[in-house]
Amino acid sequence: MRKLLCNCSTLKFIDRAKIFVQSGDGGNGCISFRRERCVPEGGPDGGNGGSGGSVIFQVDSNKETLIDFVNHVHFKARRGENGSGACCYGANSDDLIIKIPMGTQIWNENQDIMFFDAVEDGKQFVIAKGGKGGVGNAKFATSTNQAPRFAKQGEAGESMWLWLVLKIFADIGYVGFPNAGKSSLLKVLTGSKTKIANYPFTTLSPELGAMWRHDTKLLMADLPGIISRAHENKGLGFQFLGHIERCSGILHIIDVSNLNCADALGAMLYEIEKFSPLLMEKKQIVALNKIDLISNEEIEAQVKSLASYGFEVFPISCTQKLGIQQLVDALFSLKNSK
Ligand SMILES: Nc1nc2c(ncn2[C@@H]2O[C@H](COP(=O)(O)OP(=O)(O)OP(=O)(O)O)[C@@H](O)[C@H]2O)c(=O)[nH]1
Ligand SMILES: [Mg+2]
Repeated sequence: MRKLLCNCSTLKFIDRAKIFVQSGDGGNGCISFRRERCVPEGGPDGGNGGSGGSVIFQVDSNKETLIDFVNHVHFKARRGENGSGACCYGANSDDLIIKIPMGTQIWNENQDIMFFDAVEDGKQFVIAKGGKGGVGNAKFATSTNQAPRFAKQGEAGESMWLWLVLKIFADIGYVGFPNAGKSSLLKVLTGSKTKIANYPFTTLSPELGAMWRHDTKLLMADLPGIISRAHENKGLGFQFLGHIERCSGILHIIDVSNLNCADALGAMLYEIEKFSPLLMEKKQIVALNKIDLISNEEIEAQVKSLASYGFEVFPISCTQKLGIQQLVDALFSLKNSK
């Protein structure tokens, strides 16, 4: 086989994480009086406290999963510094920026309010605002109270538990019945170490893999197999179907050796449409896998049987690495045809 014109990488896909965020308290205002021998009547000189750091989410299209949040759960911005004498203001604390992948939704702990949906690269969202700094006694001096003996405390920061839920933003989502060879294809294309086995539902959560051709990156998601009535939450149901919502294109993978491909494709499209008719508007192509197990005549007949669907069809074999280059070309053109 011709060497694929691309580089590849894969990543363990984590699509949910629960984290705790806390913004910094504001620094306290200071109570202080100028005490110098040369200024016996020195007035109040307590400075203001600095603001606490806010916690801010920032969308980063270079991130692909929520794996960063598996071991790192608590995110706390620092408090502002207290004010001090001689009208010294406390320093403001830096904001804490948390980078999240495109497609991440941020929900409250009960998962009934969505605060933010990360659909625009680079966009920031302040989830917990840092407390304002307190006011020092110097600011409270008036003509009637020239020596105020009070200052304002800094405001408290905010804290909360959040759910991050990632709906992947892959270029291509693999859709197929269990055992069709979806993970085998991801392995061939990206060197993924995903589990491959001859029984259904080997893949239980999405796996991501990326290929590069020159400067173009193609991100692919191997999704758990669907079964009939997936839209009614049978099998891995919604969990998986929700993930193709945000893929730009769909690659249907069908085991050509033991299925009538037209029936199989029809059944998959039925499930997808039942889940959401909008998904049918995505660009779709078909890979007929395991052609090493059948004759050329049978392959031709199966390809012909799919003509009425109007999708491009690619006969391939993951184990024998047949037809892979043509499929890769088609996947890149599908991405470029956006
Ligand atoms: N003969 C042949 N076998 C293949 C080919 N591609 C995959 N297989 C075999 O088919 C079986 C299933 O492959 P997987 O890649 O695990 O299939 P899958 O679609 O990811 O399955 P699930 O994760 O269970 O949905 C494995 O035993 C593979 O070795 C192929 O091109 N030819
Ligand atoms: Mg699999």
